[in-house]
This record gives sequence, structure tokens and C-alpha cells, in this order.
Amino acid sequence: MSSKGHAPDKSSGGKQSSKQDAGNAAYQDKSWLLSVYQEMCYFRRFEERVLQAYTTQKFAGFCHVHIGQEGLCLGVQKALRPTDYMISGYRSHTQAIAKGIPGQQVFAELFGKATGCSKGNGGSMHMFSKEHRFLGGHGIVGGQVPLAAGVGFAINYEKKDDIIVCYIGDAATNQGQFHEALNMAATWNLPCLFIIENNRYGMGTDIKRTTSIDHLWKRALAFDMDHGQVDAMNIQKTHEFVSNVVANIRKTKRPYLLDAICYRYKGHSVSDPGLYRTKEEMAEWMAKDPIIQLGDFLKKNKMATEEELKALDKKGKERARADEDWADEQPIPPEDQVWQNVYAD
Ligand SMILES: Cc1ncc(C[n+]2csc(CCOP(=O)(O)OP(=O)(O)O)c2C)c(N)n1
Ligand SMILES: [Mg+2]
Repeated sequence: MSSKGHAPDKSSGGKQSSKQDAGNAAYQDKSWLLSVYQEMCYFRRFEERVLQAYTTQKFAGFCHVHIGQEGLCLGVQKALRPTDYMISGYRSHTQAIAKGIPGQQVFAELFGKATGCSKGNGGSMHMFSKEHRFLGGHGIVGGQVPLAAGVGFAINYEKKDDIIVCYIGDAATNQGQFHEALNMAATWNLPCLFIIENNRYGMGTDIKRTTSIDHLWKRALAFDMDHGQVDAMNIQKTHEFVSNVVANIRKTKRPYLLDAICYRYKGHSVSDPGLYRTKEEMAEWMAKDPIIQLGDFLKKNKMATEEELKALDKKGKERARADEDWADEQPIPPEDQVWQNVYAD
């Protein structure tokens, strides 16, 4: 693993470069691959149900789905220990599930139910679970980055060998607090893995119109921080790469900035039809779909047939439906909950 990072397509000025190919046999284990295939299908079906529930007015407010970015979500999670922390932005339903929060509780949270993971107080943008060390769900763009640095500081203070993964949007890297927090993390050697979910758009604006650099890993150069770039449409590459990064952070305690190249298929939120993108661009990215890529790999290597893959997808679909059905039956919070956690006792 490089000490100062790499970029597969261009030298970053780092000391060494590290490989990105899915060459390690551990990541070609059949049962592991089939299980992550099924989980990615479940995440996709879950988000499709969320969209459907929103458009049929089962809930309201903000709602941002993660469809297309499943490979990153799962590839990262599989590289972590349960005691590691995670913090994210508002596009985090399936990240919360990956971190261990039951999908039923995420659906119940969307519906504002008492048994939602934030007791129905948070909604789509504020999934949270202390138990599962998922520290939000944050609606303020970039707001999670200084919080992640704080958690990194606490991990070191308590002499633990956990790490914190902090997801950030590409547009969020233009926020001042992103730069302040990365500077602190690098200066104090905090065990933070900052992952840029580089889907190339901030709402409807192409990154090229807002950002002066061509590769977002270059943000790390200003802080002399370890960094790299990964093809996050491919779960095998992502998992192998992130596993190495995580092991390195645990060993060195140095933070890392990962530029994860991905794409969101839907608009920014439920109210955005995404018309600023061409059909050709969409088709180009959908051809690299993480679920299709892994399915093709499984078929090519005779690990699964088309029928077996369909059956795994069906299971994912049923699981998502069961989550929603469960959430439908849950009670709404008691009226006096509205005053809880507002003022100090
Ligand atoms: C401080 C702040 N400024 C602006 C907004 C409005 N806003 C919400 S999402 C967003 C774009 C963020 O894009 P990106 O960071 O790339 O994340 P993505 O939605 O692509 O996952 C903006 C400008 C906000 N929520 N907070
Ligand atoms: Mg973005």
C-alpha cells in the first residue's frame, strides 16, 4: 500500500502507486461474491421501493436515493469491523443498512414511525444509530467532515484501533469546513478515511463548472495526506482497494482521502428529473453498473447462471417489500416526543 497514495490513471506525486485490479483470490470467493451480489440487489430494490413510496405520497420531505452507487457502499462496508464508525451526508439510506441498522428501521424512519432508527424524528436525511456506530445522516453539505475529525480525535484519545469512514459528495469538497477538517486530520494523524462519492454532480451542476482541478484526490496534496482513486462501479476492485487502505490507517493512524468514481442514476433528489444529463452519458455509466458487472463476472467464471442471479434479485426484492410492510404497521411517535431532545433538562 502506498504511503502517500496513488492515482491509477495519472501520477499524483505520491511516493508509490498501488494496484487497483481485483486480482486477489480472497475477492473471488464464490459464496462471498454471491452474498454481495444479493445485498447489492437488495439495496437497489430497497431504494426503488423508497422512491415508489415517496411518489405515492406515503411520506414527504427530502429524499435522495443511492441507486447506482451500491458497489461503493458495500465494497467499503465489507472492509470494516463492526466497531468502526461511519458518518455520511443525506444520501445514506443504504449506507445505514450496510452498517447494520435493520432495513425495517430505516423504512420506519422514512415514514416518521416511533420504531424508526431515529425514533421518527429524523426522516430520510437523518438515519442514526449509536449502537451500530452510524453517526448520521447530515443535511448540511460537508457538515459531517469536521464531526468525523472529532470522532477520529476521540478514537486516538481513547487509544482504540477503530477508524471512521466519512462519506462526502464531490461538491462538498468545495466547502471550507472540508479543508479545515482535513488539515486537522492530517496534522493530528487522525484515523479517518474520507471517501469522496464522486458522482460528478452537485445537484444539477457538473463538477467541471465548479471545481478547478481535474481529479479530486488532488485535494489531499494540500495537506500532504495519503490519497488514491478507485473505480467504485466495481465492487471487487473497491473492496480490495479499501481493505488495504483501512489496514494501513489502522497501522499508521494517518488519514486517507479516497476519490471514489461513481454515478447516480436518478436525479439529485425526488424532485429532480435529472434533465441536465444526456442519454448517452447515462447509458455509458449504466453499462458499468455495479450489479451487472458482478453478475457478468459470476456468469463468466461459471459461479452462477442467469436464473440463479434472478433468484438472488428476487430475494432482495422480497426483503425490501417486507421492510416496507413492517414499517407500515408501526405506530407513530407519542405526541409529547415533539418536546424531547429540544432543550437540556
Ligand atoms: C451548506 C449547504 N449548502 C447548500 C446546500 C444545498 N445542497 C444540498 S445537496 C447539494 C449538492 C451536494 O452535492 P454533492 O456534495 O456532490 O453530493 P451528492 O448529492 O452528489 O451525493 C447542495 C448544494 C446544503 N444542503 N448545505
Ligand atoms: Mg455529487
